[in-house]
Amino acid sequence: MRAWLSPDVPSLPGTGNSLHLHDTSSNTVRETLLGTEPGAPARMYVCGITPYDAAHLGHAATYLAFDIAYRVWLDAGREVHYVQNVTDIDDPLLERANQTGDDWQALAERETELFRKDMTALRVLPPREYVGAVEYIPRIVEVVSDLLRRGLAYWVDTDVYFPISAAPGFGSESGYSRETMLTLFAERGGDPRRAGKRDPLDSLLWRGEREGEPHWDGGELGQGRPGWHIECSVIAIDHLGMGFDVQAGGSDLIFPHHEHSAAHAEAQARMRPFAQHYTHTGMIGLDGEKMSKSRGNLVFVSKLRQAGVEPMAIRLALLAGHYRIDREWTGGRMGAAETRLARWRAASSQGTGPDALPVLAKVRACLANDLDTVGAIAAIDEWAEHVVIGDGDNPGASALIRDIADALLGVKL
Ligand code: 5CA
Ligand code: ZN
Repeated sequence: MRAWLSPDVPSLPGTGNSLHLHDTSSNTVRETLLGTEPGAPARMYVCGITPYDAAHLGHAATYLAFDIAYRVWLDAGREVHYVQNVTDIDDPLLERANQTGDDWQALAERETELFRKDMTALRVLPPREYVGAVEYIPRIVEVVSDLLRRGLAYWVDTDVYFPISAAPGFGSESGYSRETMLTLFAERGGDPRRAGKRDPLDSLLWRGEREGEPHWDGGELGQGRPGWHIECSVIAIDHLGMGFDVQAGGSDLIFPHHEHSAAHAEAQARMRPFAQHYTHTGMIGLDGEKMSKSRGNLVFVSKLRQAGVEPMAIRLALLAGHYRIDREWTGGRMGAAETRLARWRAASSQGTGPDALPVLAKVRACLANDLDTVGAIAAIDEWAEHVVIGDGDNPGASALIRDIADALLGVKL
């Protein structure tokens, strides 16, 4: 699939710090790219949208968080190999299309295009490969067939399942108890009660054709469509290789999605780990509930844009909270971000101000420390406050502040 156009990223003086990120499996903040050669690219996979509705602020917050990771790596002199998928065939998409009478393909194409526009407006760096599940079906069929041949998958009627017993590392990504896994599996698209499975937690790799559902030729798998976790597992490994640097998404994907994606890949490759870091964003909520398409409590990026809200203010509003913390969206956040954006713009158009090099050092240190955007924003706030009171007469400061905001926070002043 086509991704979207890349915004320019100005280069900054000196070199940025090495990125440390939280890893869910070890529950620690650890340095990324340890053990990789200095010239090797950082390899990141971020789970993409299921395009049955427009991108809401929760999605945007997740993609913005990993956009900052991308920018920190670039600043540290790394190339970044970034891959993202589009789940353009899955139950929720078909359910929505059935409800509204839309053609499922037209719905997916329309919402994916809107997502591209939102990401472009928010100045999010695009993935190098943007891969749809549908276009990837032939490769997924090969992998599922291979798993079956090697006894790493089994049939239940016309469906194929993955036995968690085939993955020695199963459970280590989330660290959840079996009880928690069973609860989350039932809530998040799993089928713990399906008769004929060896273990309630075994997950679907291939779903045989059902009447009225789209299906593809799976060769020895018969007609059907792929399961969700194998989609990301195969797309990630094909493009990035086993042991890639960061597997990312929202915390709602910790289990079952990322646990099973890792299990599929590790069983197939007979090798661990799938990824060096599993990094997850907190959930953006509204009115005390996770913002989610199924709950309908959504604030859409596109609606805000249509209402004339500046994308850079949306960006600042979301980056004003730490990515790992579940947080509520309240109307006040947008107003505060608009005020901050105006203050930064006014201060950085004075043509002078306090030396900006210490600000650069501070922003770099904050962001490299598990993407502390709150601290980074505070450093620029402080500089802007000094300009207001007439401190400093450094002629290059304004331009450097604009470059810092742009290159590291993606905020064009
Ligand atoms: N297509 C799958 C991933 S393969 C999927 O989860 N799609 S999604 O459209 O539901 O979500 C897209 C991304 O946004 C995922 O990384 C998800 O974890 C994240 N996300 C969803 N809701 C929220 C929320 N309320 N706050 C923060 N991130 C969210
Ligand atoms: Zn995924």
